[in-house]
Amino acid sequence: MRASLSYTKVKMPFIAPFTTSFDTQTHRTAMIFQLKAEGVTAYSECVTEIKPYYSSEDNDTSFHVIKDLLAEHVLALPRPKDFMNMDEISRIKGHNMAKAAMEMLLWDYHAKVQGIPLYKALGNTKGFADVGISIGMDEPARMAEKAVAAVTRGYKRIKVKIEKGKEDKILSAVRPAVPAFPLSADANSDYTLNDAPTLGALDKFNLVYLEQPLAHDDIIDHAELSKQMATPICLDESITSVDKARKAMQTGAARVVNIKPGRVGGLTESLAIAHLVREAGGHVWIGGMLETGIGRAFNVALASISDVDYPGDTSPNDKYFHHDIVKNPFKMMEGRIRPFESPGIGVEIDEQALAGYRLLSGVLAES
Ligand code: OSB
Ligand code: MG
Repeated sequence: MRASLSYTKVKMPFIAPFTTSFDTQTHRTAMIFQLKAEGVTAYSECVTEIKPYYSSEDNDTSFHVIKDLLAEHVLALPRPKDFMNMDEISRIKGHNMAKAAMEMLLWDYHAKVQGIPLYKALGNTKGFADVGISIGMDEPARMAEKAVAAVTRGYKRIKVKIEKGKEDKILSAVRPAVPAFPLSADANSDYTLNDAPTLGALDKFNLVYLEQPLAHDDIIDHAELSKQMATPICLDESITSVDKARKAMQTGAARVVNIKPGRVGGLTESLAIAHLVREAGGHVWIGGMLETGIGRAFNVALASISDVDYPGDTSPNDKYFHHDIVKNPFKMMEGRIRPFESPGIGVEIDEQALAGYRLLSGVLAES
């Protein structure tokens, strides 16, 4: 046997529930992938969740695509870019999170074969990631307390989740608690263009940007909204490829892009989007999907590339989990996190923790 691809599905309780406009999540139910070949063991995490509320993918759709369509091609150990360009892969429409889980597994694999850390394999690097925090919805006064605590801890940007009807109460509580500090709001597509007056009224809170106010797949209405308000628009859900990023920049739909490698189909596409947005005069930061220490390590490596100029959502592991599945959680110092120096993503798996959280596991392909 030369190569094997296996998975472990885990269910991990969050330290605190996380509420967005689309759901309250109390656990991370994640699929972790392991590729073993040539004496190297690589890992990745699929960022899908149980329900398709953030985007159209979920754990079952991504598992189907990985098991039935992608797994056998991963065993050939192609370079990540070559993998995505394979005819059998590129003809699959959508399913970016499933593709990204395999593409990123191959990034970790090839970096480990070369003996270099992932963040160096990605190209020009700052050597660190600037870190912001994403604060879920709660009582507005509690959100304000959390914002103050985050500033004290050294975070460089505060983002608060909002939803239709709660935006003014939340920001009226949080903004005075952190005056003049970089603050943003994320609506996770809860509004329509009919709400332009409500959204325009948010200009008074002096946000660094408003994240994804309109539909998850929209560009055009965001371009119209951008004309009607002073606050810059940041797109998250809508940017699923470098082509969507180009359209967003061309139409003026966004001045800022939140890149999540899972959402765009991997790290190769993430690098291309970061470059395009900066060339077009926009700003880039790296988001998160409440990942375990494995997915988080990819995000931190990506957030350290030179094209990323805004603080992202890559909090240290202890914001999410009392006990993560890695033995080396990230530490934040003065609002910065450094990617690991050991080969690939550089995390050491806590096998006991992984087994403790395990729901299912199995082999997907072997040669
Ligand atoms: O929209 O950025 C988002 C979490 C789950 C799904 C979508 C989003 C988020 C977050 C938290 O904002 C980011 C994180 O801390 O990982
Ligand atoms: Mg978002």
